[in-house]
Amino acid sequence: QTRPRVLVLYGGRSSEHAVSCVTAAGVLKAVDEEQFDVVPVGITASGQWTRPTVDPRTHTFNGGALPRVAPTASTVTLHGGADGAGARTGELLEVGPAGESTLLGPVDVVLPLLHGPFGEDGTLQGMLESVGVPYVGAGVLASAVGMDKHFMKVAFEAAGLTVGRYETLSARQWRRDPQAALDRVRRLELPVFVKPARAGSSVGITRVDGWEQLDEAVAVAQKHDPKVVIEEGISGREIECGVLDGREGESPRASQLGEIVVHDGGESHQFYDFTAKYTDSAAADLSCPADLPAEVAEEIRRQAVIAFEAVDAEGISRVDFFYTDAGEIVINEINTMPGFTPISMYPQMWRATGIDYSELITELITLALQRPVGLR
Ligand code: G1L
Repeated sequence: QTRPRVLVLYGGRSSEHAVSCVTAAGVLKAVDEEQFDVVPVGITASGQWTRPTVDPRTHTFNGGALPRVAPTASTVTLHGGADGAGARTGELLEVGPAGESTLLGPVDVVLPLLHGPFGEDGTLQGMLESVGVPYVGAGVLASAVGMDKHFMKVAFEAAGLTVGRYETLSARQWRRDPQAALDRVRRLELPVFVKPARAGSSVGITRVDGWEQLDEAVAVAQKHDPKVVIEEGISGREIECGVLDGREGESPRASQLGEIVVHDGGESHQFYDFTAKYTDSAAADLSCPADLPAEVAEEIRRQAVIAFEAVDAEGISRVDFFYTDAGEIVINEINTMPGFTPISMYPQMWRATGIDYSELITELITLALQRPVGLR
C-alpha cells in the first residue's frame, strides 16, 4: 500500500515568507511519515519553486525555522497528470539550468503553508484547481474573502452575525470623491482603526483618536492596499475559536475557545503587530479554555461555525470575536490560514480540545484527500 504523496509548499512572495518557514519546520517535524510521503518544495520571495538543498526534516536550523527559500539553478513545476488508472494527479518536474528535466513523481495532495500578498489570495488555490490537485484548506473564493476585511463583513452580515460598525474606502471611491469618502468615515465613533483591506500580519494599521489624524492614517493604509477599511474600536474581551471541517458531509467542528490576554504595555489585538502575533516574546498570551459562562461559549462556537460556512471556508479557519462588557458577541474576522506553528493559537486550542498537532495535520490532509476537485 502506497502512502499518499503530500507536497508541502512554503516560503512564498508575501511578507509572511519568514512565518511560513517557521510553520513549515513545525509541520515537517510533526507530520506522520508512516501515513504520508512528504515532499517539501520552497517558493522564493520572487516566486521561484525550488527543492530544499538540505533535508528540512533531519537538519536543525537556528530557532527551529527553515532558512528563507533562496533561488537555485533548477526550478520545480507542478502540472496536471494522470495515474495508471487514468485518475487525475499532479506531476512534479524539476527543470535544470540547461532545460533538462527530471520527473519528481506524482502529487496526491498539496499542503500550502503560505499565502500571497494582498490581491493575490486564492491565486495559488486557483492554480491548484486548474492543475486538478486537491489541497488542504479553503478554496479560491473563501481564500480571497478570508483575506478581504470588507467582503468578509458583508458575508458575516448576510449570515446574520453581528459585526462592528465600519466603512470601506475603495480605490474607485477615493479617486472619484475623497472628501465624500472621508465624510462617510467621520460618522463613525472614535477611536477608529484604519486598516488595509487585504494585507496580512497587521501591517499598515493606525489607531485614530482624533479626526485630524485620519488623512495620514488612510495614506498609510493605502500604501499596502488601495482598498481601506475603517472600523470602530470595540472594547471587549478577545475570544477566538478554531474551526475544523467535518468528515464526509458532517458539520464543521468548533474547538474550545481561547482568549487573548494582553499584558502591560501590550496593545489590543485590533492593533497588535507582527512580533506580538508570531513570536513567543509576545505582549499577549492565550488563555484556553477561556473563562466564559457555558452558554456564552456555546453560542460563540455556534457562531464560529456559521462564519466558516458564511465565507464557504473548507478544512480550517480561526474565527475571532469580541465579547463586549454589555455581553454582546461581535465577530471580528475569520482567518482561513491561521498561524499554524506548534505554539500558534489554532493548534493550542485544538490541543485543549483533544486533538494534538500531528493529529491535526493528519486530519487536514485526510479531509483534503476526501474532497472532490472542481465544483463541490
Ligand atoms: F493548509 C492549511 F492547513 F490550510 C493551512 C495553510 C496555511 C493552515 C495554516 C496556514 N498558515 C500559514 O501558512 C501561515 C500562517 C504561515 C501564513 Cl498564511
